[in-house]
Amino acid sequence: HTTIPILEKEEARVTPPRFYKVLLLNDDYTPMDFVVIVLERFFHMGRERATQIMLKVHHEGMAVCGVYPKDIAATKVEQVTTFARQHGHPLACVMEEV
Ligand code: NFA
Repeated sequence: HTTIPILEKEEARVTPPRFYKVLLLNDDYTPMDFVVIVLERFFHMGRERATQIMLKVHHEGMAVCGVYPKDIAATKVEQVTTFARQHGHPLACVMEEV
């Protein structure tokens, strides 16, 4: 039989995928229950894990919620920020390259 050669674009072969941590930052105003809901809804955590991460943010100032390819991370940041503002909370969500 015949083998068909497949030539990838140079960019696809040599550009490493970029991954980003998505972090939540503490503040003095966002209710704890709201942060738990955010972690359940946008980061697919159960109540127990979500509560652990919320408390880590509360006590340590920030925590990693997940690590994702760049476009997925950017979407998480946008969705969480929009959701928090819609509910009148200052909750900050940022991304940082791993
Ligand atoms: N520090 C907030 C409070 O005491 C709770 C909080 C946790 C806010 C995690 C933001 C992130 N209500």
